[in-house]
Amino acid sequence: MKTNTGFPADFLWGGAAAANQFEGAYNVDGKGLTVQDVTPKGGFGAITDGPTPDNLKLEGIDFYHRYKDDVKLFAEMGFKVFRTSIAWSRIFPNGDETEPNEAGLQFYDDLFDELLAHNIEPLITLSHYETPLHLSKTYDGWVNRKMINFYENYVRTVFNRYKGKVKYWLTFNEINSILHAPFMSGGISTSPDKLSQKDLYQAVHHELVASALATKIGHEIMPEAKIGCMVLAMPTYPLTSNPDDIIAVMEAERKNYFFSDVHVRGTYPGYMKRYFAENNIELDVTAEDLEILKNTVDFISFSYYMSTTETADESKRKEGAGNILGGVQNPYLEASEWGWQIDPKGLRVVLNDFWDRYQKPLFIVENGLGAIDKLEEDADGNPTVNDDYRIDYLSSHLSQVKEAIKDGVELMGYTSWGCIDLVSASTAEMKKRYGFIYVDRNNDGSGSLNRYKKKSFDWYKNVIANNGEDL
Ligand code: BGP
Repeated sequence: MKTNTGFPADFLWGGAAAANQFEGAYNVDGKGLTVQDVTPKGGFGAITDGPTPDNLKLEGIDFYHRYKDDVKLFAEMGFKVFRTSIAWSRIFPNGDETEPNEAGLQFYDDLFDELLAHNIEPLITLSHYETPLHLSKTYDGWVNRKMINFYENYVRTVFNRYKGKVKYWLTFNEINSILHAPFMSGGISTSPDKLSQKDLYQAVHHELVASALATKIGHEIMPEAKIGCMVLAMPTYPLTSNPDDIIAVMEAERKNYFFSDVHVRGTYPGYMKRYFAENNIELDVTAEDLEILKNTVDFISFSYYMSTTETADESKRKEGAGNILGGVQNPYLEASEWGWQIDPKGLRVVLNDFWDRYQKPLFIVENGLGAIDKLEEDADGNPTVNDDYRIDYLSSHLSQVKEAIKDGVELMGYTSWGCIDLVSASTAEMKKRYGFIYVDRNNDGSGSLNRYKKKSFDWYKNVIANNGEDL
């Protein structure tokens, strides 16, 4: 019997970013505002009336104007794939127009041409936390069924425009995060304390239908395309072997599995029907919705930063939060400077769990360490960052990826998050850096925006060159 010994020959190595976190040019060439332009403190922070000077995302790292130089650096590292998103509001500034903005379409044509000229496949997220602000203000975002039509119009436009250039597509970034960050993730302007569970899950339903519709339309327009869902993955461990803790884990995991279950199986799982019934959540679901949901994805993509731990014991729960999305502290794990518990083995667990559950190809589209970097000089006097901590993080995670591949998991690729420093999503700051490329921009907005290679740049270049043999 033949076993897998390492990364497959056609493995897609690369990096990932999102329009709203690095393009800048927030009001250039007809772009409309998005929910990001009014959250200067990040996805969990306060919402402002309009763009404010302290919002670092407005300028980002100016990828919009510097993309050619940046793509050159990606190519130098040997990227086979680059994940980014299309900013919906560059194409439809308000989101509900019928005719697209040509200047916005042209920008992505140019970017995709540039990537392809360097033999880098674009992997495109259709909606990455950047709902047009008008849709949020006027319709309350995805709570409103009309969003399905606006999204359909948008995806049809970009599929028709970029067919032949873009083969890999993701429908919604971290679609399950809407449960935790309804404004950033779902454009829902009703504040979380006033938002009913019914409206929240109605918004979820609309996104699930829109995602399946995009998959259907995408396959019709581009038969060769691979269209995937994208979920925030977080394996959940029990705090103790008490069966009550095991049930608490099962229930916590189902909050996430629900999203991939619908995308892969095309129907609502029984445990969610029960949850809705027991919580008096009566959703508006049409017969047509149920038909559309049957358009299932080609692959499952996910972000992985941390595992979490659950318990049924309320007193233990009070002792302290484990990670950004809840849970309790895992006493066996160290945390990053932002309190995210680092767990390379959790990545092997999550890869195996997804594979065993679905037998669908997987794609890791985000993983990395957000850390404070110090710009220093290398032996030749060139500015650099000696980011051994980042190399350790990525190397230990990729070692576990290799273990999962040896376990038999079918994995299409790996795009490390924020391969070039960008503005963070949760806290909207520059100082939380993930990149192989340092960008000279600070939390106060100062900096030249110059790019410098970190130590991890050469390390990752070598990893790609030897296809993960030497981590
Ligand atoms: C994911 C998002 C990304 C991203 C990353 C790191 O949740 O999809 O947009 O930024 O997390 O988070 P942060 O930027 O808050 O460190």
